[in-house]
Amino acid sequence: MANWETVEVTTDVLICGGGMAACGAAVEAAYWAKKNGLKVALADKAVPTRSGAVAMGLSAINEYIGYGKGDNTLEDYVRYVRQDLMGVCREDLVFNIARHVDSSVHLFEKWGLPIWKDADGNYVHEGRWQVMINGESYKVVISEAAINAMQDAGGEIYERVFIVAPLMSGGRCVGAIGFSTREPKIYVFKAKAVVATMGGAVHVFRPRSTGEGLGRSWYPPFNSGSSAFFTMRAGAEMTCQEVRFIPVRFKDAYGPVGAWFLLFKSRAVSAEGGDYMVEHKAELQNWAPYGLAKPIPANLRNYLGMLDTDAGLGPLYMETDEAIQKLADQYKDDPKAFKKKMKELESEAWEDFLDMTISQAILWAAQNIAPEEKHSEIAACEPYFIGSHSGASGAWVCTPPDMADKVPAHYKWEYNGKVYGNMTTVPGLFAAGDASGASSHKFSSGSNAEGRWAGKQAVRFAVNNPDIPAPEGVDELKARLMRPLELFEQFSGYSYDSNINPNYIKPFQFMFRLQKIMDEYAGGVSSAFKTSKALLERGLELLAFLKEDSEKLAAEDAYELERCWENIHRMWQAEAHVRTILFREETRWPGYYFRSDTPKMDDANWLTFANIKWDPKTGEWATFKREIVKLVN
Ligand code: SFD
Ligand code: AMP
Repeated sequence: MANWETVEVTTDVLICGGGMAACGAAVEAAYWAKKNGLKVALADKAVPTRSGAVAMGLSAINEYIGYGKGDNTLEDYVRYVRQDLMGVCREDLVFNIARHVDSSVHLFEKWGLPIWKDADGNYVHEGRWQVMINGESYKVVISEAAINAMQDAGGEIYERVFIVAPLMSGGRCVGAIGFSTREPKIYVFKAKAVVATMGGAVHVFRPRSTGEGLGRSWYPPFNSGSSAFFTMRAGAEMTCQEVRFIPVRFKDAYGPVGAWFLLFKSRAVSAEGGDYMVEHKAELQNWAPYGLAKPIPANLRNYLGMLDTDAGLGPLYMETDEAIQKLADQYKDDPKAFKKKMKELESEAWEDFLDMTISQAILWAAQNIAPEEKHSEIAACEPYFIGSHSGASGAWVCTPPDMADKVPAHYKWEYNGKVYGNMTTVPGLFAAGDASGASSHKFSSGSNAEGRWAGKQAVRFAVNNPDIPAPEGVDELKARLMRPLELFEQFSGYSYDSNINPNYIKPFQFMFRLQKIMDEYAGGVSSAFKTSKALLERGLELLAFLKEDSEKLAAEDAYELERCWENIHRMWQAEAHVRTILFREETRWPGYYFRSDTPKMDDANWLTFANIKWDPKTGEWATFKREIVKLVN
C-alpha cells in the first residue's frame, strides 16, 4: 500500500460534513457533550466557513414559520410541504423541523446575520415562508458559531478530510473511514454515534453546462452523493430515491428564481410572450388535488413551462424588466421618487445574485443584461438529489421520541429500548439536511434546525450506549480506499498519456460515462426528463458494467483519489434512483420526471413511499412500499 500514515481518532460523536446541518449538529452536540463529559469530532471534505451549498452565501432564508408572532401554525407548514411534494411526505419529520426552525433563524440573527427588516422592525418576507437576508457571509456566520461551540467543548474539527465509508460492528455504525485531501493520511474515526450530514448529489446526471462550462451547476458540484453512499452502505433504509429535484433557474449561470417570482412578482413567458402558468392552466386538472391547490407544486410549475419548451416555443424568459417597471409604477407621478425606487429595485436585483450565485451577476454583465431593461432566459436544470429543498431523497429516519405515540409503527424503532429522533434504521447512525428523506422544504434554516436536533439525539445515544465495539474490516477498507492510487502506480508506465490506459479508468472519464447513462436512460436533460421501464432496465445493465469498472478507477494523487470516491458515491446514488423510479409505476411528479409508459398519477396504488435498501450481507437491493400516514388535516 502507498506509504500513507493512519491517524486513529476516538471520539463519542462524529459529525460527517461541515454544511448547514453539520454546523447545527456541532452547536447542539458540543453543548450536550460538554454537559455529559463527552467529545465531539467533525470532519469536512472542505472548510466549514465556506463549504457546502451555502459556500457562496444565500439571499433568503426559505423556511421561517413566524410561529411566535402567530403568523403561521406548524400544521400550515406541514400542509404546504405535503402539497408541494404531491402528497408524499413524512409529516412527523416536517412538523419536528418546523417547530425548531424559527429558533435557528433567531440564533442566526443573534450571531450576526443581517436579516432585512421593515419600518416596524419585522422581517421582510420574500414569500409566506421566506425571509430576505444580506447573506454573502451566511455560511461564515453559521460556521463560526459551530466552531466556537466545538472549541468551548474541547471538540475537534478536521478540515479537508474526505469521508469515504462507514465503519460497522454487528450492524451498528461505529465510525467512519476517510482520508486527507492535502496530506498522505488515512483517518479512522471510531465513535459511539455518527451523524451523516454530507449534503446532496450533483453531477450524477449530465449537466447542461459541459465543456467550458463544466463545474457550473445550481447546487454545488462538490456535493457528490456521500450522504446517500454512507447511509446505504451502512445498510440503512432509504426513502424517496426517485424524487430528484429539477429547479427552474436563470439559464447557464443557474441564478435562483424565488426572489423574482415571489418578491418582484415577475411573470415567466415563452418566446411568443404567453404566460405558461396561465395558458396551460387546464392541464393542472389532471394533477388534482395538488394541481388545483395553491401554491402550485414546483414540479407542476416546471411542467407547464416544459409544455412550451417541448412545443418549440423556447426560449423561456423571466420578465424582469416588466416586473421592475410595475413595482416602480406606483411612483410614476413623482419623478424623483420613481428614480429612487428604480435604483433600489435595480440594486436588489443584483444583490440577489451577488449574495448567492455570483456567476449569474457575471453572466448578466457579460451579456449586457440590465434586468430593469431586458428580460433573461430561464430553463429547467439537470436533476439533483437534495432532500432539503424541493426534492425528497434521503435516509428513512425515526420520529422524535415525544411523537412516538402519535405515529404508525413503521415511523419509529428502538435501540436497547429507546427511540432516537432522526436515527436511521442503522443503530448509531443519524442523518439530517440533504441526508434525511421525505421531509423536504427545510432549506438552509430547516437543515440547520434538523442538524441541531440530530446532534442532540446522537449525544443521547452516546450517553446511553457508552461502548464502542471494534469496527469490522478496517484493514480491508483501508486497502480498498487506496486502490486507485496503487492501480495508477502499477500501470501508469504502460502508455505515455496517463489518461489513456487499458488497465484503468480515470475519474473524469468514469463520471462522464455515469452521466451519459443517467442522461439517456434515466430521464436527463437530453431525454426531456422522460424515461420508461425499458430504458431504466437497460440503464441498470449499463450501470452494472460501470460498477465493475469502478474497481479499476485510478488516481494520480490525493486530489484524484477524492474524485474517484466522489464518483463511486455518485454511482450508488444513481443506482438507487434508477431502481426506485423503476419500482414506482406511475408519473407523480411531472416536471421532475416522466415515466412515459405509466404517464398518469395513480393514487390508488402509489400514494405511498417507495423505499429501498441495500443489504450489506448479501449485496442485494430490495424495493418496497411504506404507507403514508396523514397526521395533519
Ligand atoms: O434560492 C463532505 N438553498 C437555499 N436555502 C435557503 O434557505 N434559501 C435559499 O435561497 C436557497 N437557495 C439556494 C440553496 C442552495 C444553493 C446552492 C443555491 C441557492 C445556489 C438550499 C440550502 O443551501 C440547502 O438546503 C442546505 O445547505 C442543505 O444543508 P446540508 O447540511 O444538508 O448540505 P450542505 O450545506 O451542502 O453541506 C454539505 C457538507 O458536507 C460536506 N461533504 N464532508 C466530508 N466527506 C465527504 N465525503 C463529504 N461530502 C460532502 C461538504 O463540504 C459540506 O460541508 S434557492 O435556490 O432556493
Ligand atoms: P427558488 O429560488 O426557486 O429555489 O425558490 C425559493 C423559494 O420560493 C422556495 O421556497 C420555492 O418553493 C418558492 N417559490 C419559487 N417560485 C415560486 C412560485 N412561482 N410560486 C410559489 N413559490 C415559489
